[in-house]
Amino acid sequence: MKFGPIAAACLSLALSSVAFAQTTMKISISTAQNSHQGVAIDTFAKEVEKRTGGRYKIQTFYNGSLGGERESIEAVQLGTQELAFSSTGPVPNFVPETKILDVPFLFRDKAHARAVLDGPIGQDLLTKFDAKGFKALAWAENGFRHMTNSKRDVRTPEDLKGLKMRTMENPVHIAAYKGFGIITTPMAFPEVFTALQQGTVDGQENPLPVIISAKFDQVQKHLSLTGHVYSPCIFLMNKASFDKLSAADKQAFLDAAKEGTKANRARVDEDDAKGVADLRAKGMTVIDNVDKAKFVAALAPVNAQFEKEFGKANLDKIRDYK
Ligand code: EAX
Repeated sequence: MKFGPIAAACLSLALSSVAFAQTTMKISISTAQNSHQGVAIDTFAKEVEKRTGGRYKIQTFYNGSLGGERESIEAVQLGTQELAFSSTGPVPNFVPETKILDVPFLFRDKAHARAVLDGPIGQDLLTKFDAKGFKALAWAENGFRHMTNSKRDVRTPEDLKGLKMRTMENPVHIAAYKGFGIITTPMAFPEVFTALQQGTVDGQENPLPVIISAKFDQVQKHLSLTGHVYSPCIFLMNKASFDKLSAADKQAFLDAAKEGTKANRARVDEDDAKGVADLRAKGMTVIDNVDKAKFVAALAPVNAQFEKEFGKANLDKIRDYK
């Protein structure tokens, strides 16, 4: 029997689509592509493709185009979206064990935070996602958060009293910022620029890489380098999608996330190094000598509450981690 040209074309198409069967998955972030988070997911996507011989293609979505962080985590949990890269902002609402990482003044510096996340404490926390329908592939980074506002220079917690500030939808942050005297307004990230622009809130707090990539300098005059809390990020995958992968592909996804984290942290370092000069050049007033001791002291009552909730021994284990 002889195949006609159309049948032959169909056959070869069928064969080639078997040989190159490609599964497409989605990953999203709430910041711009040109950011430490964009670098994270772009690197992840490239590495997954490379490490699976192109059998998996990762489609990347930026600027909250698939929704804010809480919505994208919900979508990953449901499986309508395979992957998301998020700050820990809304994460405690899904996996309460991660709350401890959002405690203010817990980490000395980025090296300390990275060591904890990459060490047994952080790796154990990643396993807590399994029971909630996620595979947590790796910790990554948003950076140390600093405060901006449109009203005044902030040097001490007294300067914060009565300022209306957008916070993440994170119970630990909200409790702590109330302790600073801030009027807290939880809001998803994609709404923040407009809220600042329209004066719905006076300020917000985020790491330099977020402030720069979101162009908050266009709507905020005052930046204070409070570094009041470390903000982790995380690569999350739908658990069932991960479980379906072969052992080798699982490893490929895990390794790709590690590469994403490496690129992400390098970009945070870069943005931290040049961020203040950049933002000053764009017209922001930057207070780089805030009275840190007063900020720490203002949180003493809230900290007592955190020690009760999380256990002083658990907090000390993180604080003293070398
Ligand atoms: O993940 O919501 C926030 O302020 C986050 O830091 C931001 O979306 C980057």
